Amino acid sequence: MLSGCKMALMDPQGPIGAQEKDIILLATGLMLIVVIPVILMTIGFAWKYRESNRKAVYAPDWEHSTRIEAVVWAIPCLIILALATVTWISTHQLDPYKPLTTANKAKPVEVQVVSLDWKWLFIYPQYGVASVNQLALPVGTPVHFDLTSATVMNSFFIPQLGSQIYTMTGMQTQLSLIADHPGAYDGMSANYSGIGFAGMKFKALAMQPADFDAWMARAKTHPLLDSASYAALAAPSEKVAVAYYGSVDPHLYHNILNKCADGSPCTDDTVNMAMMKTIAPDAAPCKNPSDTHPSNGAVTEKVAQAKSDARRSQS
Ligand SMILES: [Cu+2]
Repeated sequence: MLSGCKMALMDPQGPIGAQEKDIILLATGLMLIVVIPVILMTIGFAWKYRESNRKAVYAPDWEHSTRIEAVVWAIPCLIILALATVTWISTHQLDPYKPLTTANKAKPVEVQVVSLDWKWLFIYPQYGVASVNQLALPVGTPVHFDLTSATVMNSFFIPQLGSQIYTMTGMQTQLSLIADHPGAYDGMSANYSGIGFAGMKFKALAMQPADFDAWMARAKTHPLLDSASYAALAAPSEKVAVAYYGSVDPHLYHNILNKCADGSPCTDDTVNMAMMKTIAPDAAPCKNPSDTHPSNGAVTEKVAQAKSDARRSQS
């Protein structure tokens, strides 16, 4: 009956997933130390003290046994102690923010992940490309993710690689993973996020380095992801097909994180402005916080205008 089920968590394809599998099995085993005897004793006692068994001791006034108390308290306490120790050690070992290193000290591939309604956007800042609903990873190389959401909370999860982590609007989380074997692994949101949630899936393609480079080269041939095409992408849509972007505005992820990808003032700038007002109340205020932002088109135009004015006055 269960042959159709793929036990993704029991079939890890990377070191993080493998360690998490060991913890699941160890924790289950430790808990079964209580569960199995309790089930057997329930059946055994019900049978032994059945009404028709005249040989069993009948003790209607019995109320205390130090031996039983010692067993039923000591064993669970020891198991909780063991589980707590395992949890403490593994939580620190598998801290998603902890950078991963490989024997060959490979430089991590950086991926900026944005959960949208209802698709995943992956930006590769080192390569200047982006993809939708398809994540390319080189085998044996650590991948470092910075994650945020442009919409409600989602949870980024590739079960066979391990460690799910939340994406939240206006906030950034981090995760490091390694894939050990080439393959196409299912990725999903593990946190319900609305009507298109069921189709919010992607494939994590773990590839040999040569195939990864070929993937990047092919992505390069696709159109640009700028604020206009991002606005089109960010509009809610369901079961979105895989798409590639050959070039990405380097500020896009920062702007999504700071909620200014639509041209409104960036959160970090607004906060900095507010702080400046407290520190230096007499300083001249900026008219529009977003004017100071490097990715803001208006300021680039103003700088270009000022430069050409200066050139004209020189000649
Ligand atoms: Cu900024």
